[in-house]
Amino acid sequence: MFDGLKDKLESFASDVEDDADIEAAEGEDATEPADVGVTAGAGEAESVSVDAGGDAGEPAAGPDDEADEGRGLTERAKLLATGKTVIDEDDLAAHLDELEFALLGSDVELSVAQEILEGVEANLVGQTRRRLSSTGNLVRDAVRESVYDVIDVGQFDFEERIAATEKPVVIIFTGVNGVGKTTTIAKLAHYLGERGVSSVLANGDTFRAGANEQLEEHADNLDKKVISHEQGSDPAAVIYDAVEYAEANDVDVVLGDTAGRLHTSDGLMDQLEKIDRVIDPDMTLFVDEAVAGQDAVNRAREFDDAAAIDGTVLTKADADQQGGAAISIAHVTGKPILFLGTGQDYDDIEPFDPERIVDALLGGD
Ligand SMILES: Nc1nc2c(ncn2[C@@H]2O[C@H](COP(=O)(O)OP(=O)(O)OP(=O)(O)O)[C@@H](O)[C@H]2O)c(=O)[nH]1
Ligand SMILES: [Mg+2]
Repeated sequence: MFDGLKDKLESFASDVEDDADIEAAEGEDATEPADVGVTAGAGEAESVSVDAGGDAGEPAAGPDDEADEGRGLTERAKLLATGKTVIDEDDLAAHLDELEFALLGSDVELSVAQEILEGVEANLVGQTRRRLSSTGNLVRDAVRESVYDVIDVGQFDFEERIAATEKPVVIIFTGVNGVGKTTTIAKLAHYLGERGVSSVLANGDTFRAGANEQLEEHADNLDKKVISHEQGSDPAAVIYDAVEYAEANDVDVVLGDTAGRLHTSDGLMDQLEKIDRVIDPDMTLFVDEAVAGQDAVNRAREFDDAAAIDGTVLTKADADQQGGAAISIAHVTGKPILFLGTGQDYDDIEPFDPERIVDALLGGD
């Protein structure tokens, strides 16, 4: 999961670290140690000095060294992170450019990539409010904190929210065709059941032939009740029936499926608005594929406009190298990612945990 992005973030951190080693060695000969500037709050005075002099595309030899010598201490020490750490502003800028390029190449939304870069820079300058355990490495920690900031948006505890909401809790799933809405509903019915929360499935996909049979098959496998009407009928009426069923039978949660629709299809988006208006669900979850990258981010906006979303489920994370949607979608929509779909089995769903994601991307120990 997200291996491509992980590699890029790792190589940013280690490129900067590698250069830091060179600079640290050079620094030993220097008459004046770089000992002024902003101190980091964490108190881990790791002696890392950062300089990007050896980067591809730039001449690595003589002229650079001369430039370094000519550079005033104040300039070199502008981005000072610990008492012993100098980060050359120009060199950092070059690395940040590379990082931006790498993030965009991983399909991270432009505004989110920029936010991450600003965060990395600010974290390196110092005085960061740390919420994550340290990896013992300044650069890596700066990236981790910054990525954490953009993905930790509006997180809430799904189970607590359900427990605190008047029953039955009605959850509607929206999204384009084939992204995994129906599979996610089946997975969540299973997930909730394992936690002692009962559910009924409502097939609001009255559009696609075979949709009833598909949901019924899942319901059979999971021993759940499914409410459906014939193809072509009003999806809001199906979900309404399921709510009545849940009320009459003390069922905790109604999981309402909807037909896949293109966000560009006005008629079907209007229908979604109607479901939202008539049913007034407790939660609307937007479902999309992690592999869809920026497309998923754009679609999230459109679906949010039609029927305000409370969160996102990103499916097929198991097949996603890029991680762009996972990094961007919460920041762009202002609503959290609640679950990741990680395969085709009923167990293949996991709550989205921002801290675990940054640890997976940039080593947590
Ligand atoms: N690898 C992987 N496949 C998934 C995941 N979630 C769903 N799928 C697969 O994606 C395909 C489509 O899933 P559906 O649940 O039918 O998608 P849908 O959004 O309901 O599709 P429509 O109702 O046609 O709009 C199926 O083959 C699922 O097994 C996931 O997390 N990982
Ligand atoms: Mg479906």
